[in-house]
Amino acid sequence: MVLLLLGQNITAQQLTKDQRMAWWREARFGMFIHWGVYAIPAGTWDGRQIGGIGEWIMNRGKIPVNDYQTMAKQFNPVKYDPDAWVRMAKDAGMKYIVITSKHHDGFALFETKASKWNVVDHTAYGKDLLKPLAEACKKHGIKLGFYYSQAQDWNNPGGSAARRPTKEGWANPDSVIIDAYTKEHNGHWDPRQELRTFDQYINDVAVPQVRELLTNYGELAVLWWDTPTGMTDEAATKLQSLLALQPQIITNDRLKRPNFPGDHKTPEQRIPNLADLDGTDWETCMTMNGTWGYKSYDLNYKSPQTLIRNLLDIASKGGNFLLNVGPTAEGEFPQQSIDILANMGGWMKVNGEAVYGTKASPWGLFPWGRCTKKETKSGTSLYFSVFEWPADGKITVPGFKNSVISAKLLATGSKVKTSLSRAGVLTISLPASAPDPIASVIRVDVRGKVAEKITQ
Ligand code: FHN
Repeated sequence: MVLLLLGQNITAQQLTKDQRMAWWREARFGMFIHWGVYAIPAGTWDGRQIGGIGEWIMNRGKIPVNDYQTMAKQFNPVKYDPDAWVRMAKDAGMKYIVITSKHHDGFALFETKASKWNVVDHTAYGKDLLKPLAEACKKHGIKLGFYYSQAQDWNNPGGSAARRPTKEGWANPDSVIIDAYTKEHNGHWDPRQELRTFDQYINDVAVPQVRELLTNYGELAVLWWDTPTGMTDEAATKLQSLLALQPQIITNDRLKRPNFPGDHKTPEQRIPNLADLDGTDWETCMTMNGTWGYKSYDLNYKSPQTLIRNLLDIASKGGNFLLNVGPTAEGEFPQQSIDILANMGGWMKVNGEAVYGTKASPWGLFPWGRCTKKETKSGTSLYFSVFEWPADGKITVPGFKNSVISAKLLATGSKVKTSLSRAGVLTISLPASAPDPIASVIRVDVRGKVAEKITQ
């Protein structure tokens, strides 16, 4: 059926939520990319290291609009190689990418008619950054999503600004005056930010830009809203109605809370406890170090062990993992991120089937590791990921009701012995040492379906 909507001809497909979410639930692992002109200062302004996350430098440093925009003119990511970015994501085992098309500083990484504050009109580089990324994603079979800061915008007048005290940025001698000003002005620190109203910003910048994003880059997988500061129902409704341009699209829960819940929840920098889960789809987003946008001196990277185990913990609870990379202003991934991605990819090549298309563990968590489950034509595959290799060479699984067809270690392909007691305790006998010190996966194929929840 062809339907005339918002001035566009679109094919309206009636897709159910399950149909839209099918690829996402299969994917389990994606890459978040926070990229923008904040990668130029990379955490330092006027010789001072500014506190907090890198992409917030303008707000935390209370940088005047004019100074920030002057700095941004230098943006010239000549080393940007979207094909290489997509290949790194794919080789890491990631199935989708979500990139900041516009973060809270309002700078658009794409060509837009709605504001001159964009990469084409404002910078030395002068080319749309999202087009070639969309092409590379298509070429490599990776789904593409856009992050869009729909309410906060510190450069396009009328956008909102979450109020942050100056002490969160640096020891500004004018902090009393500045903090009093931001209190009076809804978080804004520069009069230029308030030359227009929030409604004007929504109508003249956010709505047309989201329409451009949903029109000019082919099929999009995700629209990832962020920080609904100052959002109104009216504005959220306008933005949400644009999603009809991409009937298959998935959105998160950050357009406006609580009455625009989107398709999935977004725990940030944390993995929920089992008790917090209510059956809604969810995705943990997390940084590799302590910042989303590039900060030259944040070298506090998590280990591949932590991140691989995080991925397994998340999959065992039925969620997705969106792991962030913050590229430099030249357009390169930091070397530490490249190494982490390669490491995770090596593990995923051998053990990825314990993650993709799996469902949550029927047993919850084990002290020695995690479990995921996949229903197959002939029964069920259970994936036991062992973090702590047992000293006595045995792991046990209680409440086991299905008969075992086979059991093997994914890392070596070698079979392992299992025995099932009358009381329903499955014992898996393992070789003396772990084939993989990070997580060794034992796949146990059983007959029939396994209950969704088994009490340990
Ligand atoms: O303020 C942003 C932050 O910069 C970053 O983009 C994260 C990613 O989830 N979202 C916001 C904070 O919740």
